[in-house]
Amino acid sequence: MTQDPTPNHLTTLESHIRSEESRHPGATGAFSWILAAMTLAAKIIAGKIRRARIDDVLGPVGSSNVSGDEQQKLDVIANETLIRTLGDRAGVAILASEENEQPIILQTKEDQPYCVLFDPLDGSANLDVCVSVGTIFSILRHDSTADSVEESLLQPGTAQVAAGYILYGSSCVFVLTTGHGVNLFVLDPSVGAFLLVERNLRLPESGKSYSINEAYRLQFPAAYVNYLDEAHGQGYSSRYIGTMVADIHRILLTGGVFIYPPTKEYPHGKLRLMYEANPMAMIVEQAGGKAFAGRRRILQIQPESLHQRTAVIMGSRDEVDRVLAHLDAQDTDSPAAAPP
Ligand code: AHM
Ligand code: MG
Repeated sequence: MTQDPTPNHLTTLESHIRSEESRHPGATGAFSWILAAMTLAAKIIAGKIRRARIDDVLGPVGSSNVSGDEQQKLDVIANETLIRTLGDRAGVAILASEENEQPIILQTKEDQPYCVLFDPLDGSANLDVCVSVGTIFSILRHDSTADSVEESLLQPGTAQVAAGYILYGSSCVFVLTTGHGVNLFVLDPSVGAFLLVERNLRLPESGKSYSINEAYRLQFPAAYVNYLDEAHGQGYSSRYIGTMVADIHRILLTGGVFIYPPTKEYPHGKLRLMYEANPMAMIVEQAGGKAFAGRRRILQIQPESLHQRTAVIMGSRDEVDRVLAHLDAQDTDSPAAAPP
């Protein structure tokens, strides 16, 4: 395990990645370039969000994305920003966005080793009311031997080489894993750099708090209702922001469990496997937590399509186990009752 930095050491995300990369003799630097593009995009998007009401870019565009979600103006702006910053980086073969039906092919040569997948603005329905939103990303190795572009992207979460998110909250934080623990950076707006504030973040093993949209209770499979009844009886608290990144960031720091079960409206769950669940699951596991979809470990799901949805149970190890015990007892994932 790496030692914690002393309070006197100041390291930016870029220099942290370069020093990590210098330990790998064969590294080309491509990875550093991708993360430098992500930090640039994050700073631009953070600025746009701060000025959203002044620049009149709040509200819906009037169209839906491929998943049927209403697109906000800032969804489109954040998406374009990521495509513009990542689009000419050496080493990026393919970009795939939650907001675009088809992936964007930049290069398919063997020397372009990475694919970047992202949800440009998670929780964007919260923008109008000034509540935190985030950007989630996942980096995969490019499989130049795959039969099609989509197939080269359909890799299970265990194949991710890195994952991260940026949370645009009361401060702007960048949480990153490259498969060796989780590091937390905070944007210092006075110098325009993400500074490392916590190395090897560990998720508390338990935490009497759940994060779920309880208004859909009547649509949940019985096991989730039983879990909620148990949690009520044991004095749990409920916290639900409605932005997955923000809800999971809180759990990463203070413990608890985030749940988005199957519902009548979304029988396979609402969240997107490739853009949301996989990267967040990698981060949660790297911090010592657990991430499941029903009884399956999220990272082991073989994706069948780029925009597929999944149910999610992730967070503190003991709390996820508690939900899984109810799933085992019920032996079914089907919704408990028809919606009212
Ligand atoms: P989005 O990517 O279109 O913003 O949708 C995903 C969001 C998650 O951030 C959040 O956890 C969930 O949708 C909230 O859904 P609901 O309003 O059904 O509780
Ligand atoms: Mg999202």
